[in-house]
Amino acid sequence: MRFDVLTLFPEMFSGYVGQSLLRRAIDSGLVEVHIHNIRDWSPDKKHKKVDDRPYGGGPGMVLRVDCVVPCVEAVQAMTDQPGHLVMLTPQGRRLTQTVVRQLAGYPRLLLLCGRYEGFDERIRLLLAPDEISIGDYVLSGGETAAMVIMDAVSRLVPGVVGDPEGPQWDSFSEQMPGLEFAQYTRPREYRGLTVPSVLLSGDHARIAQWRQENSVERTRMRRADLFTPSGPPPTDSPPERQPPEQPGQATP
Ligand code: 6GU
Repeated sequence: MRFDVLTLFPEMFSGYVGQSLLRRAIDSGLVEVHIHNIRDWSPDKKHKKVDDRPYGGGPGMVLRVDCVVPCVEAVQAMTDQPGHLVMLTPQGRRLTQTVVRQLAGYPRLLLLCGRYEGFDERIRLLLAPDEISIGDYVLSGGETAAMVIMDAVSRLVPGVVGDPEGPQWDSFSEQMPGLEFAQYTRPREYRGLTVPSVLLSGDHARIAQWRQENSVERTRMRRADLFTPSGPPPTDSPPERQPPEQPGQATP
């Protein structure tokens, strides 16, 4: 998996990319991360301006199309395959584990981070990016969202997470569609709180059953939105629509 990050703040990524999971994935050749400064493609050679005031007035600044489009095209041309272009924006489709799995299916992702009040609309029209939001709250830029995507996607690259069984059992994975069960380690007792005895029993069938029940109960209590007894509904397809009631039809 190759990530190309397009940003106005390349320094924000040095700490994250140097961090353990991603660092190890890069060191073992499973993941590549390339950071590009959008400013380097500014047509304004003197002041390297990348943004401007919005037509029609209003607060804030808008990212210029004549800066972002050449930057994306130049980065796409750096390898023989252009990659899948993701635009980080609160207006995008919501990131879920299903979307993470889709993204992990591409060999190369370009992550375009915005700042200011947003992108000139023509950037969308010309590049038709896959617009993604990481949730319904306001971030001051797409950079932290790009890090979220790199973290979640690189975990699904084969070999990145040590135990190949590991990530499948995380919350929201296919085998664990709800929340993960409660975990305990030593000591057996702390401030009067003890480890459930079934976990000490060595009876693997009973342990598996306890964990399954614990997972279902937690999901029901904490995330009723995910909960159906047979597993959660798919979250990334459009909601099922009820056929509109026929006027004048009597209900039996
Ligand atoms: Cl991807 N960008 C910004 N600026 N805000 C967000 C977001 C992205 N996702 C949620 N809020």
